[in-house]
Amino acid sequence: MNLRWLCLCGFVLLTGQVSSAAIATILAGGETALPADTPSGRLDTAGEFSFVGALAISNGSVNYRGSAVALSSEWVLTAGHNADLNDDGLPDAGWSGTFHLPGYGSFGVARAYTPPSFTGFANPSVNDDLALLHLAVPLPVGMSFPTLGAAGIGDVITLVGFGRSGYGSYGYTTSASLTDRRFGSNVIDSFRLDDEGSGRAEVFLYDFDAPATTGQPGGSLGNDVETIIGPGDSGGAALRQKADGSWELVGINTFTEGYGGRFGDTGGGVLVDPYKDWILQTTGIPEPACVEMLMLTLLVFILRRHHR
Ligand SMILES: [Ca+2]
Ligand SMILES: [Ca+2]
Ligand SMILES: [Ca+2]
Repeated sequence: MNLRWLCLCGFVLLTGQVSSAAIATILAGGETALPADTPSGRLDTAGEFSFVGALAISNGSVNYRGSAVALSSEWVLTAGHNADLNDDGLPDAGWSGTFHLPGYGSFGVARAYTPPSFTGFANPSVNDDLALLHLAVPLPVGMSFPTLGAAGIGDVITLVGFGRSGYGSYGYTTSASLTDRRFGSNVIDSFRLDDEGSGRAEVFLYDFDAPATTGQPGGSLGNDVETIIGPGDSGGAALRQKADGSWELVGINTFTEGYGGRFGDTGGGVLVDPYKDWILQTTGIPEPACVEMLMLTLLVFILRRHHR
């Protein structure tokens, strides 16, 4: 197995040509396996995951593509390496990004933030690879956003992202875009612990199982369900569906290990639960609590006026 960690922000030349380094997104199953599957069969045509957008990234000389997840009307969560192209852990000087939400529009990023513990992609670990993006203009009113949740080994997760797709039997086939949102699922196989030694799990991993293993312990979820991410999916969502049908964000997709979108490869990302304090402190979410405090202040003010 190729043990090199593959950074999954897609690389695009300024000419708009996709480089051979490959942008990819949610992979389909085997081309000839059953149930039949295609990259277009993985498209989110119903807008179920409308809070997951594509990210157009530039460091001033090179353009990249990634994915990102809206947490509120002003804040978006993505992979840290999408804002840190020189892998020093800090958002790059000269960095710019635009969040593209099909059906809603494009939204510029005012500022990017990475966790204090992030030291760059695979520099030396894949831990802490998150970035919060503060949008210059709020998203439209009426959008729904996922809640933040924790995940366990054995949980089914749904992976959502933009970019190229292809077949698990031989790899990538389609072009990147800022419009094609795909999804698929996998099962969390293992965790990696905090590189700072807290003992908490920070990284989740899963394997891309071939359709012949469907129904076996630890096997495929089905040819038209099982997936892995690829370049361009970095920063996309790993979601868990709650009993009421709503989605909670449990992780951000950030890396693969293997031969590039093929059965037997390993994928993974960063869990969001260990970073909840950093997310809430940076963003001020949950906003409803702020609204409640404001309402309470207003009520006290009104009552005081009435008692005069
Ligand atoms: Ca940097
Ligand atoms: Ca850490
Ligand atoms: Ca699997």
